[in-house]
Amino acid sequence: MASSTYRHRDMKTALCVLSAFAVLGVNGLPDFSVTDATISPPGEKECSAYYYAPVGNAVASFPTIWQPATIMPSDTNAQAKWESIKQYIPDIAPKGNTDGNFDGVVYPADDPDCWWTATKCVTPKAQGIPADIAIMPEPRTLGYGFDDGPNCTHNAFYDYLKSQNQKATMFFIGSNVMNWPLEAQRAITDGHEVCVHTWSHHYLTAMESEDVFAELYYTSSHQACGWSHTNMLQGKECLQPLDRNVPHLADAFLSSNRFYQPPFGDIDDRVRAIANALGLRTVLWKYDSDDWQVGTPTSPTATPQDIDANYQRMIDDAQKGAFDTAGTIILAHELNDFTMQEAIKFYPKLKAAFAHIVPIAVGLNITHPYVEGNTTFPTFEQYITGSMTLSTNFTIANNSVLSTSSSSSPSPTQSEKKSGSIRTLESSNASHLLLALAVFAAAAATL
Ligand SMILES: *[C@@H]1O[C@H](CO)[C@@H](O)[C@H](O)[C@H]1NC(C)=O
Ligand SMILES: *[C@@H]1O[C@H](CO)[C@@H](O)[C@H](O)[C@H]1NC(C)=O
Ligand SMILES: *[C@@H]1O[C@H](CO)[C@@H](O)[C@H](O)[C@H]1NC(C)=O
Ligand SMILES: *[C@@H]1O[C@H](CO)[C@@H](O)[C@H](O)[C@H]1NC(C)=O
Ligand SMILES: *[C@@H]1O[C@H](CO)[C@@H](O)[C@H](O)[C@H]1NC(C)=O
Ligand SMILES: CC(=O)N[C@H]1CO[C@H](CO)[C@@H](O)[C@@H]1O
Repeated sequence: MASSTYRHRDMKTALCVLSAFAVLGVNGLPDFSVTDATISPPGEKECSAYYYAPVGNAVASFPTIWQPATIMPSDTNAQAKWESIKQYIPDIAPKGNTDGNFDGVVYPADDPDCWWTATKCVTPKAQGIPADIAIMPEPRTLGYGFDDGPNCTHNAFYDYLKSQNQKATMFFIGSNVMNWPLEAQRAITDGHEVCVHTWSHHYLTAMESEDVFAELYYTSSHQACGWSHTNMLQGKECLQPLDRNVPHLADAFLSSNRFYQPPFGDIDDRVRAIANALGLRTVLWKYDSDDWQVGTPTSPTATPQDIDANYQRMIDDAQKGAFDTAGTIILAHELNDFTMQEAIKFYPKLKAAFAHIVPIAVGLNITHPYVEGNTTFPTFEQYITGSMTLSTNFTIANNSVLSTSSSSSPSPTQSEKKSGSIRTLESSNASHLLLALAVFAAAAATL
């Protein structure tokens, strides 16, 4: 077998800077209430850390934020789950290190592992794993995805999406959700699709299989508790990781409606098999805005004009008919104000260039995007004709039922209803205080 030394040429280091905020309490110290989550326009106060009991109470059951995850020693559910699936994971060795240094990795030219980082392979070679999703099957359709949230300054961006009545797919990092749970809730309340972007945002192919499992498992179980569904909204502690009860690789996946996106696109068939066993399907992209590069130490020469050109390249291709038979997926980020402003700036041009801009689940006619709960999405047809509302019913702490709706056709009444729901949730706990979690800011290059 021919071998070549594979060097990762486009290395991006996920540099995580710890900025531990002081832990302050009730008496005379800064008192940021959970209503901070709705402050708009963006500003420093939006990013003041707060304490939210459902997350604060559960923090000990989850891995340390921004550190590569491992199965918690006391977590017998996770251990049992891992024991039940590990026999299905292909015997492929880890590659490089978790910061994406693949120096010295010798990888055969025929790409036996379908390693996307090396070859952009999206069709697994191992048996029983579905192909990655990297396009939208519907013509002239754009799958609209944002990685790395929730970001504390996202309100202006989310307000913009709301004003355009546009839903997107948000691939959230578990560590960010721990820090910004109410911002994560806003994505759900606004009717966006929330998917998994791992716990700590490291290179998955470098990890031991058990740790890849943990990166996905704790993010998914966190999702069950906090992002999509009832527990956090009910103020329940989320101590029980989700038991997805998936006995076999073979049936795990094909019926699953859940997606994850691997940081840096770094997957091979070993990572895919682990995700598959957890009911998660891989989403990649065809067009990379590379918007994250601006202002990062790892790509000091990237300018805003470069990012404009990346967006424009996809728009030009659309205008030339490149998506007339099948649509595409863009990768952009909810990483910082620049990436979000760039998304806002290009939205009208994307609207003009594509017939439809949709969340990934909608583009695939997946109407129940989460494993549990009552969230219902429209089919593609329903979404584009505005004939069905997204709806989810959840019960808040005082047992009243809060119903949020977001129509796919513009309706001021419904937007009011949505923001009303957020206020209700907050005011039910406005006295609630701050800051227990040390807050880490993910500072650099991220994809
Ligand atoms: C969120 O965005 C702000 C503004 O651009 C940025 O300073 C901050 O680092 C981001 N937070 C995270 C966790 O990436
Ligand atoms: C979505 O469902 C419609 C029928 O409701 C069908 O015509 C279309 O091909 C489906 N698209 C995808 C991508 O499954
Ligand atoms: C779904 O909604 C029904 C009522 O509409 C409620 O009884 C049920 O508890 C909800 N389930 C979840 C998981 O929220
Ligand atoms: C949500 O609740 C409303 C009534 O409160 C009901 O009409 C609707 O069908 C429910 N939606 C779901 C998805 O359960
Ligand atoms: C319960 O929450 C609802 C909003 O969902 C609010 O209107 C109502 O006043 C609350 N009831 C109590 C007793 O707090
Ligand atoms: C949902 C939620 O966070 N509920 C909390 C509201 O505040 C009271 C008092 O601080 C807590 O006891 C609840 O757990």
